[in-house]
Amino acid sequence: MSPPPVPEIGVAVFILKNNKVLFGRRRSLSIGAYTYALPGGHLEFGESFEECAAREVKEETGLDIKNIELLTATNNVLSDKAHVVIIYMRAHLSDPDQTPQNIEPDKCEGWEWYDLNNLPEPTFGPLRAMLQGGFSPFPSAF
Ligand code: 8DG
Ligand code: MG
Ligand code: MG
Repeated sequence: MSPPPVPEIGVAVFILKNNKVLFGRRRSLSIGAYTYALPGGHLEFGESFEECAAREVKEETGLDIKNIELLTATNNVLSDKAHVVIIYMRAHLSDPDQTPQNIEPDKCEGWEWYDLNNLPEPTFGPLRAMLQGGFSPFPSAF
C-alpha cells in the first residue's frame, strides 16, 4: 500500500526590481500548469527558507538575490491530490543590472518583469487571489 499523501512545502520568491516583479509561465507541471507564477520550488531537508529561495532562484533564473525576507505563508488545498503550503519570500537583485535566464526551459517558458497592476494572464490562481485581495510584496512606506 502506498503511504498516505502529505502536504508539499513550496518556497516562492517575489523578486522586486523597481516597481516590478519577476514571473514566468510554467509548462505542463502538475501544479499551476501553463500559468504565470513566481520562481521557487520545494524546500529541501535541512534547508532554511532563505537558502531555498536563493537556491531555487539561482537554479531557475541564474539570478543572485539579496535581502531575502519572509513575507507570509498560505495553505493551498488545490485538489484531493495536491496540497501545498507555500512560503512567500521577497528579495532584491544582488546586482540590479543582472538579467534573468531561462535555465530550466522544460519547466518554464521564460522570465519577465511585470507590474502588479497589470498581472500576466493566466496568473496562477492562489497567487492572483492573494494579489487582487490587496497583498503587496513591496515594503510599506511606513
Ligand atoms: P524542485 O522539485 O525542483 O525542488 O522544485 P520545482 O520543480 O522548482 O517546484 P515548483 O513546482 O516550481 O514549486 C514547488 C511547489 O510550489 C509546487 O507544488 C507548486 C507550488 N507553487 C505554488 N505557487 C507557486 C509559485 O508562485 N511559484 C512556484 N515556483 N511554485 C509555486 O503554489
Ligand atoms: Mg526549481
Ligand atoms: Mg520551480
